[in-house]
Amino acid sequence: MTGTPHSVKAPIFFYMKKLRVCVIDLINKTPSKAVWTRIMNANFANLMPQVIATWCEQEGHEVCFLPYTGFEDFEKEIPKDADMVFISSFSHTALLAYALSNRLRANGAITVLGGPHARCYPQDALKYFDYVFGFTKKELLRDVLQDCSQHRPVGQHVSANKQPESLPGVRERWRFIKQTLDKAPFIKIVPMIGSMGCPYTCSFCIDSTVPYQLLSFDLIKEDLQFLRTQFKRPWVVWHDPNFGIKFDEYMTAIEESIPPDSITFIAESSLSLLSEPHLQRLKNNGFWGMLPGIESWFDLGNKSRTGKKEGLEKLNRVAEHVNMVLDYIPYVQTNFVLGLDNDAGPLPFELSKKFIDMSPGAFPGYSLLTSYGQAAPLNLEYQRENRVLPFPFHFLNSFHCMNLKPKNYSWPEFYDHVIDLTAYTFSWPAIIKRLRANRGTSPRLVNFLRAVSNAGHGRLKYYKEIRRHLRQDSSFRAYFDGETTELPAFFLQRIKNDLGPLWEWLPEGALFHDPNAYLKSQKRLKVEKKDAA
Ligand code: B12
Ligand code: SF4
Repeated sequence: MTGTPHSVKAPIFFYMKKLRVCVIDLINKTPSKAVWTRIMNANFANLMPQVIATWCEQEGHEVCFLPYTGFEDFEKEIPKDADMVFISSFSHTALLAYALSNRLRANGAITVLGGPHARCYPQDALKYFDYVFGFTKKELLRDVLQDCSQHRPVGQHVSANKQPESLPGVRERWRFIKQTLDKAPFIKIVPMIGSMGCPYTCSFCIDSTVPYQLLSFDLIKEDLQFLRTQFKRPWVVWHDPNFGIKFDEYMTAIEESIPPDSITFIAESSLSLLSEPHLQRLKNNGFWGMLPGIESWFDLGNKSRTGKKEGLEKLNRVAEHVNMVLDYIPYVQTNFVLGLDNDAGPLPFELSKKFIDMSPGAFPGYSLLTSYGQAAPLNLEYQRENRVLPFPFHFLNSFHCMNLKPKNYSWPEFYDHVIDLTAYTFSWPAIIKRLRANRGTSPRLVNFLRAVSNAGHGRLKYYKEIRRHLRQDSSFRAYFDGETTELPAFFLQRIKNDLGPLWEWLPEGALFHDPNAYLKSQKRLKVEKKDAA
């Protein structure tokens, strides 16, 4: 059910009850002691849990806020007496969220799930939470806070029909931002947002069906000024899915509110928006990091301003463009998706290696093609073709597994290529070349730390382990080929280790989900519509 919650009506005094609310932001899925995690995880926090906490406080409730970065002890920190607990989760933190929900329900709490996992896999999440949020507005939240009742065994799906028109700004969220950033020892990056959705329609993307909308630039201006009273030189990361669509409006808002180059900004933007005049203006305004998506040498040319150009032709154009970006922006991460259907043979990987040579200053972020439930229209096609594998959510982060059978590669062959490319990208000669090509201490330090941690050498080690199992263990290979659904011990053990004591609380059945739930829900909807007509 989508919309306002309908449960048994409670007496009027219930509506006035001040609730003890806890909001948990799952930034990590496992305890960790890694240096990179320690320095950076708090900077990867989601801004919506801060919004939810702010809204709950504004509704008069008592709020505790818990950003989980991997260093906290849940045993000590989880609330024992909360009436309602909101958990914000990605899919790769979903099993942790499910176990926590089970544990908190045993303490008497009503549990709520929101965030990317709730948007991508609502059907599954409803089995383990009283409420599961899609698009979230303050009015909907108010209804749920008032309702605050058990919905079991199947929770209630609550979703607005579109993204909210406004969100609390930095000043309003400050208590929760500060609590999160107090966990970051050096760089403290504040999450901000000025737009939602996207006017483009890349069929693999969660935003392809979400209309582009701007938030209040007056609020942004106020927030930027406020931040300058809190830090000598603030850092801000824009969570807009595609920053800079309304480029002039954005830059004018920044220029009108703060002195040039007085805040360090990071943003995710299509290469097509990064023309030289735009780059000049970004530089003047203190933009330090840009994360353009290149995705593939054989697909999605509109994102990288290469139109119908493919292969080597696209590579030459993109490398030249990225080098120009690096002339203005010190830190550039270029995002690629590995295993797309248009890729075949060694060529896509060889071109990426060539890109490393041609644009040595950029940090390449590789994602394994992953179909996140009902995130994108393209996923319906994958599900129709029965190509989606039921890897537990714990591994769905575009790195720990690829949940689609590659169209043009066998698994061992695919991992051979991935390993070769990763080894090349994070080889010592490439790392040294990258450091030489970068300007300034901070891009060098960040690139070095990332290369020797999980984003580089850690991945290489993990991929090699997967390849070894694929070659040596026939049941492991059978799982990847979709011939069995019996989860290989390798994955089971990882989940157990990562969840630690919370493994005991993982609800029965949570390791498995229906990979075709989206397709089935669409079919059901069609039948319902037909019946109604
Ligand atoms: C900004 C961003 C990031 C930032 C910030 C991450 C963060 N903690 O939010 C950075 C760069 C760090 C990042 C990293 C990653 N990301 Co990211 N990211 C995004 C992006 C582009 C925007 C998210 C956003 O803030 N939107 C603005 C908010 C206002 O809108 P919204 O997210 O739709 O939220 C609405 C509802 O869902 C709801 N809601 C959201 N949260 C909550 C919480 C509660 C409690 C409630 C009640 C409601 C609620 O309210 C909002 C208003 O309607 C999305 C794509 C997208 N457009 O969603 C991908 C996306 C969320 N990322 C994704 C992935 C895979 C990752 C990584 C795993 C990639 C990787 N391999 O490293 C990491 C994981 C980081 C982590 N902490 O675990 C996937 C998630 C898929 C999934 N099901 O898990 C997405 C959807 C992109 C995709 N591939 O489709 N990401
Ligand atoms: S991939 Fe980027 S450009 Fe394409 S729809 Fe998504 S946010 Fe927009």
